Amino acid sequence: MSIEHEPRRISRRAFLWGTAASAGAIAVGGALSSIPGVLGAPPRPSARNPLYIPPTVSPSGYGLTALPALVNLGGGKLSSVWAYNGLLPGPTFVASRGDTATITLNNRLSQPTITHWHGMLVNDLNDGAPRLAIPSLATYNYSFTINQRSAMNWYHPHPHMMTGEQVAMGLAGAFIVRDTEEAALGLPSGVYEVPLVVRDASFDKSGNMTYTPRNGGFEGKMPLVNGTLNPRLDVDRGHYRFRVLAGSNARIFGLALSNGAPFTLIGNDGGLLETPVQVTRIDLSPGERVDVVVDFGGLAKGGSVMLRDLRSGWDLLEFVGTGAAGYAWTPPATLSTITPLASPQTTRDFSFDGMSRINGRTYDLDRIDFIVPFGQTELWRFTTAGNAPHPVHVHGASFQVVSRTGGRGRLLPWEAGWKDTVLLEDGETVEILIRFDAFRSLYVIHCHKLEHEDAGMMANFEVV
Ligand SMILES: [Cu+2]
Repeated sequence: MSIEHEPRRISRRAFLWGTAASAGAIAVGGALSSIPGVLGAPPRPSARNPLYIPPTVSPSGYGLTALPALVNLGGGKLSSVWAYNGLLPGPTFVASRGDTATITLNNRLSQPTITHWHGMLVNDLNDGAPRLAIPSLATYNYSFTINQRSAMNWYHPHPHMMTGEQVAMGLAGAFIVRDTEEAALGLPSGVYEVPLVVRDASFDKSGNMTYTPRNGGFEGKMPLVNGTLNPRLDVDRGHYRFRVLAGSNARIFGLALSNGAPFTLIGNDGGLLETPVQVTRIDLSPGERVDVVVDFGGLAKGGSVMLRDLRSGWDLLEFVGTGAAGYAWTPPATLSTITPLASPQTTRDFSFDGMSRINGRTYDLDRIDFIVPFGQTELWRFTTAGNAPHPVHVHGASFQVVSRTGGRGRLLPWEAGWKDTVLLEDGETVEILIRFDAFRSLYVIHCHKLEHEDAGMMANFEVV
């Protein structure tokens, strides 16, 4: 994982206040001291701000503190946000399959929180579901063994009715899982592998992050990539691997490169696809991830390519050529093997209605809405009576999207392989195959438009 050598890093240190000061300062200081050479980095004038790249950390014995913080979002001015360990996005966890994660969450917010590991296969005690929310000043200990494919997952708060505000205020980070299959592909790595947490945000007149809840979904007024306003990334002549997360509350992004060049799509929520696919546009809804390789081999020194959002017309991230030789990667014909789920024994229907209901009911923390047998393949059918888009997210298992009828009427290339979040638009019926074979546990299914989730578009189910 790349480490940024930019002067901005120095001022990036979070300025913390209140009861959070000592704990947060220790955590942030630890992150800074592990970055070599940062104090000697020369200043470089630039119209745009260097893309922030969070430090990578091991999840073994790690303390994660959710707290109010002041961060530099790129222009040098400090903005008040809520952040994990004073960093926005939070530190990037990197672990290998088989590793154990032992993480202590420390809640220094003034309201309850709990951290969910989105995409990680864990049991209910480690899932960070809403019923596990802890009060202000409390801690929660997670301990789980990582037993799943390589993928970029992520972490964010999940307390009932407060998730939207906490995510919008800045609490989110990436969690990368490695395995031997991925390692054998020789993908771009080190500085050539870059996580991109793409979201939108709004600010008050002082530049502090603000959140205005809206039933239809919060949409911020400007884009943030890795918590950086107007970011740029200097790129060598070669291939880069971008691990992209739509970390927005409600906004869907239509990602494309300004020169029309393709992304080589190699993975998504649940890891590698079977084969690489070239696409020029990727639509990504809240919670979804894509793993793409971009070839900057033709980008001359000083040349520029923009990552754009075709839906809003925003420029998200400028790539500026250094002219230096980079890393050349040749996509293999096959990336991975995906065994199709088949022969479902049960079909379940889920209607995502209005802005707060699944199958006519709003969420009840204490009600188990349905029971799922362990180890059996089921077909789940998602429909909506309106108020879509609804990005549907399931905890506890990855699934395979098998069909979309109505609406867009087809599956998109980034919906192949294994998913944990799938976009349901108005007029659509989306069918997935899913099998819970990791844990007999309590999980939730919900809309990942966070204002819909907070309003109750969520259900509990138990795998038995
Ligand atoms: Cu929804």
